[in-house]
Amino acid sequence: MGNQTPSPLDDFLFDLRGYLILENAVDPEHLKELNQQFDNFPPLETNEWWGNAQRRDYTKDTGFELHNVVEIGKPFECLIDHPSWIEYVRRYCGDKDSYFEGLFIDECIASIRRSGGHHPVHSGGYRVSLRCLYQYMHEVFRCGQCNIILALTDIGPGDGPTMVVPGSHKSNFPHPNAGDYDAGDRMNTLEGAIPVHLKAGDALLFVDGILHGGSSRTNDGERRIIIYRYGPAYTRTRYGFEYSKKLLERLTPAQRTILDPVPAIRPPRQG
Ligand SMILES: O=C(O)CCC(=O)C(=O)O
Repeated sequence: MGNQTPSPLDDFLFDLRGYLILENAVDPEHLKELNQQFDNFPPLETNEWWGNAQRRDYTKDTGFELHNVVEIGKPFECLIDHPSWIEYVRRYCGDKDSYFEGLFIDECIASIRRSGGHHPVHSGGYRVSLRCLYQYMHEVFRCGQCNIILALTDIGPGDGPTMVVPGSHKSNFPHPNAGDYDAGDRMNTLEGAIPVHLKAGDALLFVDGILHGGSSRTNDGERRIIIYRYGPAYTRTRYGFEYSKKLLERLTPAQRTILDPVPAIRPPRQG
């Protein structure tokens, strides 16, 4: 399959709302492999390492979150430059038509949410950091970070869908009822927020500067998603994770360029 490219309608809707839904982004075979990987995750404690991946839940309510998941195996490596979205993120946050085009993945996470779990509301255009900024200027997109949330299970009512406030990536005002992330305020009833229902295999692409979060899961079972966060090539990982030499060596050149866009240079060894 060739790379999918954003259409004029995609650009219009992404600019207007701050997000897009990419249906059937991942094929059923790949989906099955990813779910098998989830089935085989060990029962890690918070902060426990598994190779070069680490369980590091965002909050006490978000549930199991395995960071640096690209280290775990091939099905995750294929997501780095996946044909369903790579041209989208290149266009929206890859510094296109600048002296320094390129991408970097600064976080990649496997997330399992169970009943009661949620991710508090956060972000939004008001006083946004450069990292999360939405920007379009001089006929190019200049977003600081675009996220792919890939659904591995169907996510409908009660499953804890991600919620977004369409258009809030351009907000000049704080949402008066957004509450406090650290206090774990829920976004279920936030005015203007809508749930994004996905089928397994669909992906939600959004600029991180949109107000968003994960609504409370009330159903039994698991919501499984993978989050890859893309940004310009000169950024670095959020928490200081480094991609292992082993991983970088086994990637394709195109994938390696995304995880290690500016390989370190050092003076020649002395002696
Ligand atoms: O878990 C979710 O649905 C939302 C995740 C989220 O808020 C984020 O990735 O920033």
